[in-house]
Amino acid sequence: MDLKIKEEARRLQKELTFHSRQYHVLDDPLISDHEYDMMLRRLKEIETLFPELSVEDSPTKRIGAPPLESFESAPHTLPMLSLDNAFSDQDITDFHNRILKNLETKKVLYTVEPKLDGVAVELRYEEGILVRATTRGDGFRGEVITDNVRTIRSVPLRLDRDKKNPPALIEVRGEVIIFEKDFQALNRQRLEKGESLFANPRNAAAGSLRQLDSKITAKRPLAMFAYGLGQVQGMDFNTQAEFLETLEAFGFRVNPHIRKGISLKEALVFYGRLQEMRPDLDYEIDGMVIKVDRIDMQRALGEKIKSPRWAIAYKFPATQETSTINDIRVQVGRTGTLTPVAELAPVRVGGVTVSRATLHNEDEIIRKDIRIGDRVLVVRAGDVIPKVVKVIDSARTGDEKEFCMPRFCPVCNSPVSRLPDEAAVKCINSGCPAQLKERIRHFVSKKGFDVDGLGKKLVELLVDKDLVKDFADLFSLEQSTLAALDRMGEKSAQNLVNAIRHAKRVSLNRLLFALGIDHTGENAAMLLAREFPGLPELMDADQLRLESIHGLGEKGSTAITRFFSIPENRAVIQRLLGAGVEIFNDLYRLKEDSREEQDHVFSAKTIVLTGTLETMTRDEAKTALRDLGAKVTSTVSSKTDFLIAGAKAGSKLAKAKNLNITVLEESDLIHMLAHGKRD
Ligand code: JCF
Repeated sequence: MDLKIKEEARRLQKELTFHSRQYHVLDDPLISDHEYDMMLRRLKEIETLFPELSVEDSPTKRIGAPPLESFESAPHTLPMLSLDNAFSDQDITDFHNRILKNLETKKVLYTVEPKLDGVAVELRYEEGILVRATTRGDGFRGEVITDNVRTIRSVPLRLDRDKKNPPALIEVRGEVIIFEKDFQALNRQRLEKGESLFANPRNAAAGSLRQLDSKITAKRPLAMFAYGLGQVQGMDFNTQAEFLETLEAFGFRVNPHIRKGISLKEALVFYGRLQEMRPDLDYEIDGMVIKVDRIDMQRALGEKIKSPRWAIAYKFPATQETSTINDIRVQVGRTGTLTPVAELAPVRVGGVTVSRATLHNEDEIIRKDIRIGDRVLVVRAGDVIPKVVKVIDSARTGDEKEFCMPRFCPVCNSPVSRLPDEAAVKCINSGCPAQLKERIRHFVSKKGFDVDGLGKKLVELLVDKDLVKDFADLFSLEQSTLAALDRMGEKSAQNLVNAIRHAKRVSLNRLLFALGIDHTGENAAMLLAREFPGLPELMDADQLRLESIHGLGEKGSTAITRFFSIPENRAVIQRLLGAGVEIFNDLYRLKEDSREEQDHVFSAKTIVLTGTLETMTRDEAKTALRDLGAKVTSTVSSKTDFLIAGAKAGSKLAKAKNLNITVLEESDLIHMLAHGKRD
């Protein structure tokens, strides 16, 4: 091949990358769209003629790749956490005080940013090259969407090395969004083509990222702001601010409204500023993220199961609107609870059209004196179900009608019952089709088996036609049966069969969530999966063992033992396994791995705690030590490696000194928990 051609290709790749970044990252185009297109066309020609010049990170690679059959899933090397929410200055002050206490310091600075309402993703760069992109998923595993993410113009395919050398490995997290103006244009286009409209930019972004055909994604106006760090090797940061500056140097788009290294007071002032700016921003935000700026402090604070202790989201107040209650309907939930739901005259609240709102239960309706025909105040906070806050009394005409809870299930007509000290009215017929439908919907929902394309209507149809009588029936549905259903084509039937087959491999925590055990939501399911290697061990665990799990609570442990003591429930599980459901548990392994790999002074050590700790409870200290692979025991012996002595330590301290065992004070403990790597 002509050396000149090779040089030309290299030059075009470099220039196009540069100009694409000027346009999509820096919002500062230096050449016209036409000039850009001409260069891109020339590069495509060359790469078609000489495919060996078509490198992985060539700008031509942003047009999409051949379609996939389905997305693969992959574990996150470090869990992708979400954020706790704060709703008031007081919540933020409490957060701040917890941090000061935890770190035993008087001063902490923060870096704050607008909280983007998009789709979180993680990008993995090895030697500076984008090798994998994943969705957040459940925080522990996500779907691999590399081809789709490569089409996003503000995502660098290769980290820019002009200002800084990329590390051997870095995982960058951020939010994929669609700008308001692009969203409007996209929907206009869809309207013209007679396609369904997206409800909001976030749905459009999520839908675009979930395309199996990345050529479709390539046509969607996606953008990404980078803000977070996953795993990194060969690079270190002192502060969040420094990390964000590095991201900019690497060519990422970083939000321009970030404030770095400010005090709590300044952060609270900025929250007000952001609220004022919100209507003028070209993208949707729903609050402000506050992060401890110093990375060593972040590490010392650590994380809880689903969120870090060093960051919090200060949400904007819920938006309110008024509407009219046209009717009150009663829904029957998964556990048989009858929930009254207000049918509202459609109204836009915080960018979303709301036409129903939950009224919770009978007592709530009486307390708020809600009647059919009332003019009411409706709120919607983020992704929570809209609520009726209160009746606008001055709008009463006298024609409003009182509502009465039915005494028979609106679906199966069995009598309902209300337990003495509960607010819920329940249909007690466990065979009620409404309950079965809701149980199935819960089973296949995003946090459960996550079966794509099995929506509400279809579940109803499957139950009504007796095709699905329990969870296991889902796995024996055949393409021909599905294709014969109303509004189901051959193709969508096949897609559904594929999606169900794909869902058969499931993590223990998702399975536990899917079963719909009382008091066992996502969080409890994760706690259980961290404790038990597999389902058999959990099924045979006794009440005491369950109660000892930190964070599970008594209600949770009781519900779980009760659930597994019922023969029908055990039978359902047998049928699921018989249908080919395969359970894995990477949470348990995750914990085991971290035990083995830890190179911490406390790993594999035997430790005794004594006396009173001031900055944490004994349980918290135990958990922290066990997470590092330590064995925490109660008696001091020659096998004890460390004694941690809090205030008023007594005989154990004396014994430890006698045996020449290393004694640590609480401040040593905190320091070593945070920094205790053996270097
Ligand atoms: O903008 C966001 N939606 C956002 C989410 C920004 C952040 O800095 C985040 C986040 C979720 C978790 N940081 C964490 C740790």
